[in-house]
Amino acid sequence: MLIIYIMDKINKIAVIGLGYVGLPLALLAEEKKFDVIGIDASEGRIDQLKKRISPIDDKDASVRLKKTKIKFSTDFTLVRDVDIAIICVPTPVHEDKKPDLSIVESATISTAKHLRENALLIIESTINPGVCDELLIPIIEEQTKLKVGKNLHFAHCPERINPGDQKWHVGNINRVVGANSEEALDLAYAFYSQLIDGEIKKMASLKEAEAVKIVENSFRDINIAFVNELAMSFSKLGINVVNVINGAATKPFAFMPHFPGIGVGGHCIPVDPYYLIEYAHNNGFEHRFMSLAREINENMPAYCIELVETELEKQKLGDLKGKKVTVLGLSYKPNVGDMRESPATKTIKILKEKGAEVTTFDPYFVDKSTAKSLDEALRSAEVVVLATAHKEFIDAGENIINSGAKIVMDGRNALYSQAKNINNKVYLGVGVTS
Ligand code: SAJ
Repeated sequence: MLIIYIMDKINKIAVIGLGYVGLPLALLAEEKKFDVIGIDASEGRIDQLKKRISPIDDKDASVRLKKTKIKFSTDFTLVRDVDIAIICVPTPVHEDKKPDLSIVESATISTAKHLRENALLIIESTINPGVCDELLIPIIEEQTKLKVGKNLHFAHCPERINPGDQKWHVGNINRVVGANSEEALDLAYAFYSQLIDGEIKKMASLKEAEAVKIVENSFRDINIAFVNELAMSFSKLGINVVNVINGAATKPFAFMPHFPGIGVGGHCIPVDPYYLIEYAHNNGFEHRFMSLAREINENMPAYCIELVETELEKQKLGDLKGKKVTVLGLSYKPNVGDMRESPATKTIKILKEKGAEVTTFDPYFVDKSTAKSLDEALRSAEVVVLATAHKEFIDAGENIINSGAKIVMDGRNALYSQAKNINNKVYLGVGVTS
C-alpha cells in the first residue's frame, strides 16, 4: 500500500547527466509514464538530443529517442517543480588516479539550489563510501536553504549499466538504495520498484549503498588481475590459461570465470577501485590487494608489447623502432563504441614511445582510426596487435592471421581457435601460447 500511496505523489522526474546512464534512465522513466525532463550541462549534447541524435552507443536508446517527448535542456532551473531529481554524471579519476568528484559536486549543487521543498534528490553516479555524508550533503546545506532529512529527501542508488549487453538493461537490473532517512529510503524504494522489473534492495545507510557498487566492480577488477597474473605465469610454464579457466568453470559452484587480456578499460572497472583505495587511505587503511590488482591490470598493455619485442628479437628483426604496427580496436570492450580508459589507448602510446609507426582501425571509430578499413589497416603491417575482440575482427580472423604481418599479438585471445592453421608467422596470445 505504501508504494501505491507514495507513487501517486511522484510524477515529475528530472534526470541530470544524459550519457550512458542518464539517457536510458530518462527514456525508461518516460516509458513508465513519468513526466521527464533531461538536463545536461553540455550545449552540444542537448543540441544532439533535440535533433534526436543519440550521444551514446546504445541501439535501444537510439530507437526510443526518435519518439520521445522528453524536454532536453541545459537549464537547471527547470528542476524547480520536480518530485525527484536524479544525478547521473561521470565520476572519473585524474591522471594520478585520484578520484575526481568535481562533476558530481557541481551537478548536485546546480540541481539542489533549484529543488522545491520535500523533493527527493537521488545520486546514481558511482561514488565511494562517505561522499554523500561528508561531501554532497554538507555542500547542499551550505549553499541552499534546504536541510537534508528535514525538507529535502536524499538517497543514493548506484547505477548498474552494462554497455552493449542485450540481456541486462536499465529496466531489469536489480538495484540497491540507501538514504539518510526512513522516508527518503521509502520514497526511493517506491520509485525504483515502479521503474525497474527487478529486485530493489534497501541498504542500511548511504555508505552501504556507496560501498556496494565499489565492491562489485573491485571484485571484477581483482578477478581479472588474478587471471592476468596466471596468464603471465602460465606462459612461462607452457600451460594454456584459458583452457585451465574453462576447466575450472566446470565446477558448478564457487567459481566465476574471468579471462586475461591486454588490459581493463571502461568507465567503471579500472576507475571505481581507486575511489575506495583513496578513501580508505585517508582513513588509515591501505588496500594493498586492490592496489596490486590495479597495477597488474594497468600493466597488461606493456606486457603484451614486451611479448612482441621478445619475438622480434628472437626472429632477429631488431626492436620496434620504425616497425609498422597495426592496432585493431580502440574501444575498451567488444562490439560497442566506447573508448573510455581503453587499453588500446595505452597500447598505442607505448608503441609510439618505442618508435613504432602505428596504424589503427576500429569499425566503431572509423573517424578516429588512421586507416579507413580493415584491409587498409593490414596493408604493409609488420606486426598486428588486436586490442578489442570486435565481431568484425573475429569474422575476419583468417585475413588478419594471414596478412603480411610476421607477428600477430592477440590481446584478447579472440583468434586463438583460428590461429591453429597459421603458416610461417607467429601468433602470440595472453597466456595461451607457450
Ligand atoms: N575484461 C577482461 N577480462 C574479463 C572481463 C573483462 O580483461 O574477464 C576487460 C574488458 O575487456 C574491458 C574491461 O575489463 O576492457 C571491463 O569489462 P566489463 O565487461 O566489466 O565492462 P564494463 O566496464 O562495461 O563493466 C560493466 C560494469 N557495470 C557497471 O559498472 C554498472 C560491471 O559492473 C559489470 O560487471 C560488467 O559491465 C559486466 O558484467 O559486463
